[in-house]
Formats: sequence, C-alpha cells, structure tokens
Amino acid sequence: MTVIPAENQFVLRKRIHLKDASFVVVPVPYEKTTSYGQGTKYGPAAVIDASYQLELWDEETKAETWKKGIFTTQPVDGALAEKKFFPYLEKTVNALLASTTAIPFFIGGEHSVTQALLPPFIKRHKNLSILHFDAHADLRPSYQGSAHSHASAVYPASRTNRVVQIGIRSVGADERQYHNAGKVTTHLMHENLDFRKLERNILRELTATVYITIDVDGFDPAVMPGTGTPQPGGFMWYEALRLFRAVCKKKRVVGVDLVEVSPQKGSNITELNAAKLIYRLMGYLS
Ligand SMILES: [Mn+2]
Repeated sequence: MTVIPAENQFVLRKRIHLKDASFVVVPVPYEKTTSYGQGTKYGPAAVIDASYQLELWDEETKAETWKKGIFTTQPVDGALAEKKFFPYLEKTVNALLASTTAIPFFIGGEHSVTQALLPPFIKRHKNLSILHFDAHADLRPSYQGSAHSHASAVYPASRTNRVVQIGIRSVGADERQYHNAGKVTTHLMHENLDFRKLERNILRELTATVYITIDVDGFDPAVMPGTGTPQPGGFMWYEALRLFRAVCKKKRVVGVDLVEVSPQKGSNITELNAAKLIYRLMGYLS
C-alpha cells in the first residue's frame, strides 16, 4: 500500500512527507448500521475542516504540535459493502503500520470500524489493552442482524484483550453479561464521579501498551452534541482531558480512534471540539 496524502491535511493545509510525521490521521467515513441519528460518514471531513480553526500553538501543552509532523491520508473507501469493507480496512491498517512508525489517529465514521482497526495493533503489540471511552458498552456480539454493528464495536477485541470502559451509562439487557466480566472492566459513569480515583483505577487496570477508542458520546452532550445516540450525564471537557493526559503520559499509546461525530445543521461545536481533542492528544503524546 502506498500511503497517499489527502488534499487537506489536519490542522495545516501544507503537505508533508510521511517519513517526517509523528502522527498520521486516517479519515474513515463509514456508516452502515447507525440505528438512530445519521450522518457520521460526514464526520471525518467536518473534523478536518474544523481543525483549520485551531490555533497552532496549544495553550495547555504550550507547544506547536504540528511541528512534530501530522500527515493526513486520503479517506479510506467507506462506500464499500459491509462484507468487503471490514477485511479491506484491516488490510489497510496493516499496510499503514508496516509503512510508518507515526502514531495513527483514525477519524470515524461509526464505531463498528474499531473492529477492523484493532486486530493489526493486537497482532503487533503483545498484551495490548484498550481504553474504551463511550456512553455505551458496545459489547453485543451482534445487533440488528449485524456483527459489524456500532453496538458491537469492542466485542471481538474483548474476547482476547483487556478492555477498560469509562463513561458508560447505557448497557442493554442482552449485553449485561459481558460488562465487568472476562477481560472487560466497566466503570459505570454514575458510580465513578470521583475522577481522581477513576484515574488511579484505570492506570492500574490498563497494561503498559494502550489503544484508545473514543466515541464522542462518552462526553456530555453539552460538549459533543452532534452524535447519533446521545446519552445524558457524560464527561465534561476537563474531566476527560485529565484522564486522557494521565494515560498518554504514563502508558505507551500506540493508536487512537475518534468516532461517531455526526455534523449537525446550524452547529459546528462537535467537529471543532473533536479536532481540538485530537490536537491536544497529539500534544500529550509529543
Ligand atoms: Mn456510543
């Protein structure tokens, strides 16, 4: 696979070479199984577009993170049928990891894409654990007839790897048996409002090498209103950033995905906040 740069690079419109990049952004505009609000296939383009509104100097990390090199690839082909898409995406990620040591940031798209993003990381990193930030447990073996559902995002990985869930405030009767069971530790939101304690717990539970999957609905809808299946009472901005900063500083984070941004008419809060979050995480990892 040759990695082709997108016309529009994240944060900077200027093109760079992949070999000079510390981070690689991969747009994944896939949407097939959304069950409520639609539009997440427009998420990646909206987030990249919003990234041009960010200041290049980040006020918290006090760094111009773009100087570390952020390479953005062309979007993957999200129009493929479900059966073809998942093997294709997994192959693409495998090829990407073979061609660069830059840390990938995948922008979805619906959360099901994580099913194809994770196996190449699991294969490469022994004892990888997954930090799963989400309102929903996403542990159903299948949902509405599809094993590749947004409601099944972390089920396959949870069979083999440790999954630590935070922000969770919606668990189905049919997935109850999978939360806080096997390799899954679920921190229900309402039981974990002491965020310092939560930070200590997740740092203990995660292994040394971590993949972070961020469903933006893990945030409170006030922070990320544009998403398909919102839930009340999520993380506020600084509460979440503190946890992410701790994980980025104390663990080896090898990959990140941010999914379920669904641009809304008349509001660009979600895509702007998502872009800022990605840039901030890159700053933590610099
Ligand atoms: Mn969710």
